[in-house]
Amino acid sequence: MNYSRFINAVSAARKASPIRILTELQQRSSPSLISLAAGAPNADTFPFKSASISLENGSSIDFDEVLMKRALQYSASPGIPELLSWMKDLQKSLHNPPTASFSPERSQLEMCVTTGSQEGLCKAFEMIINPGDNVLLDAPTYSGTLAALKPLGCNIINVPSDEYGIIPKALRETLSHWRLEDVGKPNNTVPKLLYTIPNGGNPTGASMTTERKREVYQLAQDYDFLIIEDDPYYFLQFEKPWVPTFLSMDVDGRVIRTDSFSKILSAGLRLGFVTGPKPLIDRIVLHIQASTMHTSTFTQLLVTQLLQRWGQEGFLNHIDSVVEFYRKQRDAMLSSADKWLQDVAEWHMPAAGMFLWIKVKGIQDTHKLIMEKALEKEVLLVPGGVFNIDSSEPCPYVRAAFSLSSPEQIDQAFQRLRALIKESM
Ligand code: 09M
Repeated sequence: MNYSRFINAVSAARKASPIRILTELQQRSSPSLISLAAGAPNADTFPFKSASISLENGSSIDFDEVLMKRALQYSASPGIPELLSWMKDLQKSLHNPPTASFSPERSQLEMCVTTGSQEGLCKAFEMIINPGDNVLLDAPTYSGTLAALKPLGCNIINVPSDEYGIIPKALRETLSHWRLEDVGKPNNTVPKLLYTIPNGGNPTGASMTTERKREVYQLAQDYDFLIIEDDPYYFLQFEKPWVPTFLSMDVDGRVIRTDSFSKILSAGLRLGFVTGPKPLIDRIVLHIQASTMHTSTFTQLLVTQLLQRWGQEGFLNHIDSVVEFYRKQRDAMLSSADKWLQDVAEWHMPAAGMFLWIKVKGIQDTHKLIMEKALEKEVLLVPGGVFNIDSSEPCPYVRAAFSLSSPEQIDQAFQRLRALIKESM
């Protein structure tokens, strides 16, 4: 693959920090080397000495004074080596990415740690997009993605989708606007990337089938665009076996995958991962060097200790218990929807994630309904318009999250929503 088309001028101009290069040299030198090079503070002056964090199962993760000093210090921009290597092993077990066995001359699989998947997404977009570029996505989509994309001045093209995600036939139709002969020619306007949330879409709850992913990947090959697979709900799939990912099909090195620990370990610790071809991950790391420098060392060490103790098996057992929780929540929401909303709304059962996407019958736009009247009835949902490319377009949907409220609260919320809809009809 030639990645030059996918690295804009700003990203191409990024250079490795000279101080970082010296720090790496220092790490590879003998212990007798006296380095006055590193501009790191002296952790002996910090007020924190040690920490012990208790786990659900009664055991604890301990930071003795030595580990605590490391946790309080700067660390490498791609992530601490132990966490990166644990995550690389996990990606290989889960997705067996073809790029993992590429020779170093080809665009081998690489990873970096990010401060939540939001950072990875934002930096990937900022690496690729120039004003005026065409970008494909299946709206409605995560508002945080739109917030990161829109200011870049790209032209966002909506690809029709349903509860199984992007409709390949519709994508083919959209792409037929460009001639295959023009692909690869300088200054062509073929879309550079397609963004999608393949499992438990936010807000739609849609999940793509294997067959659809294969067809979409084929189109990405034909038209030479990248696929950004934003998959924070991968671990919240309600049925096994989990659906194969775009990363698992990536024979070219055209998939950038963002994973997140937000929905399974902690949202506030802010841990995400970007997996993709090395030439692109390297650019993202240079951007990290120049912005956040790295994700919190303390956070990374805390989670690494947990993961090393668990092993992959323990990690997947934990996931099973999280999925069980959300499955019960989903089922509770579905049965309350059946009970209260049958005649006033429509929805489909989400196969993953934490959202129910509800189409309100007989109402053109839910914005006013929610923003003006819902609080009076003491129920809150997200009006669907905020997930559209043009948020001012009328939208009859609302997004309901089944993550935080108890089944009793969900039931009461839908009873209130029903009354609200009936009044507005
Ligand atoms: N609502 C998300 N989604 C959300 C949301 C959120 C505060 C976050 C998709 O934690 P990260 O950075 O790994 O997650 C970012 C992210 C990326 N991609 C598809 C997501 O759904 C997180 C945070 C308040 C409301 C929020 O509503 O949907």
